[in-house]
Amino acid sequence: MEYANLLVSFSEGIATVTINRPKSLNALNPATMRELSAVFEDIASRKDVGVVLLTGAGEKAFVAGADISEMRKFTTLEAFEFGLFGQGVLERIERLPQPVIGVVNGYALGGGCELAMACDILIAADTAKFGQPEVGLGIIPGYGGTQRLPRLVGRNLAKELVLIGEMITAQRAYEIGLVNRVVPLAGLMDAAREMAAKILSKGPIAVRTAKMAMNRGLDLDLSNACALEANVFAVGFSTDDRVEGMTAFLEKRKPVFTGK
Ligand code: DAK
Repeated sequence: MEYANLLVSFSEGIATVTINRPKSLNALNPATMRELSAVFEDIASRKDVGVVLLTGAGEKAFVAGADISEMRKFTTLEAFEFGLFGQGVLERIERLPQPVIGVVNGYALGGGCELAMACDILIAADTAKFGQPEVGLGIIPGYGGTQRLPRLVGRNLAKELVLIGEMITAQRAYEIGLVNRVVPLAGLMDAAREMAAKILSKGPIAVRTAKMAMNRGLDLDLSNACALEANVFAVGFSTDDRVEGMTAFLEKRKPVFTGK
């Protein structure tokens, strides 16, 4: 499939999706959101993809937010549709069976920060910057920034970011638990691929169901979340992978998982 605003490649179990609008710092316009929706729908059903890397083209920006030049022309109804559709895209990423590593190579602002937060794990370049600057445009975050951010970093830090609207460095984002790792920009993709390879060496069904249990469980009270975990745990005992994983451990060899 050809995309006008994305670069998509597949190699050794890894799908790399690069948002490719460097002239506008990879800002998200409706066309890009539609393409993101399509590519993640495709990836969800691909058995040859175990991990996704999501990044931005160039060295300056992951995504500098929603495209302000296009957003400025929105009617109320278009804003509603853009918001609802975009929230669906982020939910699709969050609920993708495979883990998604956000590879934050520069500015992750507004909708870009929100897109990053929909990923499972974030690796950021030391040059990256994060922020929710929407109040400076007279609007509020619309892709879950007022909801995912407090859940990730806590209420007060989220309020500081959203109400003051200033950017923070990758190091600060690491300190507040917004990103998992910060690495030099030059080594960013290698660090992401190394992390992806570690995930790919594990039982694929276990990886997918663990992601699902964590995401769905966060929406439940602890008691029901643990009941969900017990069910998912038990289902794992029906797989060839768990037989192979445990047998390989006892035979002191590396497991060969088949994803069955
Ligand atoms: N949209 C469109 N173009 C953008 C852009 C953006 N978000 N960010 C940058 N650009 C463009 C610039 O206009 C410039 O274009 P030219 O002038 O070259 O044609 C080019 O990218 C390079 O940018 P700068 O010249 O500004 O580069 P600097 O290094 O000087 O500054 C910067 C980099 C990232 C600090 C700056 O570009 C900046 O502040 N950008 C805007 C960041 C921002 O405010 N982001 C939040 C956007 S609001 C909704 C759901 C979601 C959202 C809204 C509604 N619904 C529920 C309805 C999301 C909202 C947002 O994300």
